[in-house]
Amino acid sequence: MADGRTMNGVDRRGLIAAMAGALLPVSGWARTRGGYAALPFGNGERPLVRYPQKRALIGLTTRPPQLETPLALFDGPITPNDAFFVRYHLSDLPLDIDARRFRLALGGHVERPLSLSLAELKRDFPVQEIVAVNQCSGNGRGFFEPRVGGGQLGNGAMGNARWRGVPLRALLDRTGVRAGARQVTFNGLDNPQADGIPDFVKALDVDHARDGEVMVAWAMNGADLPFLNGYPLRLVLPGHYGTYWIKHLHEINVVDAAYDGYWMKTAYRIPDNDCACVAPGGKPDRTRPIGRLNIRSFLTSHMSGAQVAAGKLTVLSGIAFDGGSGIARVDISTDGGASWRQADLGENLGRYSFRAWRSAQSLAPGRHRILVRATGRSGEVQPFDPLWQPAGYMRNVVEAVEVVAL
Ligand SMILES: Nc1nc2c(c(=O)[nH]1)N[C@H]1C(S)=C(S)[C@@H](COP(=O)(O)O)O[C@H]1N2
Ligand SMILES: [Mo]
Repeated sequence: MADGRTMNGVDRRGLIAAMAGALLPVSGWARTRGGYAALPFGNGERPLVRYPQKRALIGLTTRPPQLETPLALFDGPITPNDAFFVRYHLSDLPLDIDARRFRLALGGHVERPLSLSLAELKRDFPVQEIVAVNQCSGNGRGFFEPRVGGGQLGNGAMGNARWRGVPLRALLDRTGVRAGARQVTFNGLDNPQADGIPDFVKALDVDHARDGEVMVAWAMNGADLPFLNGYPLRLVLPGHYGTYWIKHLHEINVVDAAYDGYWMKTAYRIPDNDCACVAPGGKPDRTRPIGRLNIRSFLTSHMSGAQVAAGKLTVLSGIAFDGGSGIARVDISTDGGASWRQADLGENLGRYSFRAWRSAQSLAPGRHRILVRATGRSGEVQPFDPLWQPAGYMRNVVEAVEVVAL
């Protein structure tokens, strides 16, 4: 908006203040959620902070803004927009987007370059909806042992939403991809805050970009995208790590060579082997760009240290997801893995979605080490030994939560 007051209902001044670090740690909210004003993680405690359009979330960095969702908020399969995590690499955010003037450009190795307004995008193409998990590659990095560099994330850099938009394939068909095209690149309106930091541009192979599932989305859970989740448009890649889900998307470029920008060639790469791992502390010989999500599950109803009533039914619940085969089963152990019971699965919102699970169990007095393990329709299961790699991506070990029954 030219007057700068609001875009998509966001308080722009509040956003500028938040960007400058004028964040008030929040305490009132925490009391209603089990009394943690700051959340313990592998690497210490972190404050709860408030940003425009967001409830109190776990603050990781201010410039660029990075927020994690407290695990207790994953109490159903859909993550509310105001609870959805935030990750940026660049600090110069587009704080003055005018929805009426905004254009999405498609060009490069194409027959007919396009420049689309938001209204045209919403009106002139087929619309589709997919429920899909957006998870940061480094979700859980703070738990890597030995430690690795990078943001020491807990497990809250993930979320699941119903995305509404246009299949990228429809846009590419309209612009006409020319013979010899290899990749498609995506750029958002955010910029590096200093020289030497490369712009955040990602690329997909043409076949992937045209798979009919990758989409340019403008809505999330029935509302415009929150500013911090990419208003007015973002790329959505069901089953793939968040790094490709470009926010504030405004440029799509078809190229006839493999794109070799920093964020493809150097960053967001994993060991080029079946486990995407190396021996702890080691270095991979060869790497490839990160791709699909591996399978994960979480207990979200209870945090470590929680007390439950002994001898009565305790409802354990949480979520599970994989890279798109869909969750086949979730198994729960309340005795550190000695015995297992299959959990009940909640509604199926599609194979890219979180699948809620629950298991009502009576716990004997004493300490209980609760483990959750998901199996995908593909047969993929979570490992008991954590995989390790130098960038700290793709954690998916069976997680443990200790509760006490009294
Ligand atoms: N424009 C832009 N898009 C971006 C990024 C970014 O830094 N800039 N980060 C990516 C990464 S690494 C992740 S994990 C997701 C996070 O999405 P969210 O902030 O909506 O949760 O956004 C992706 N899209
Ligand atoms: Mo990420």
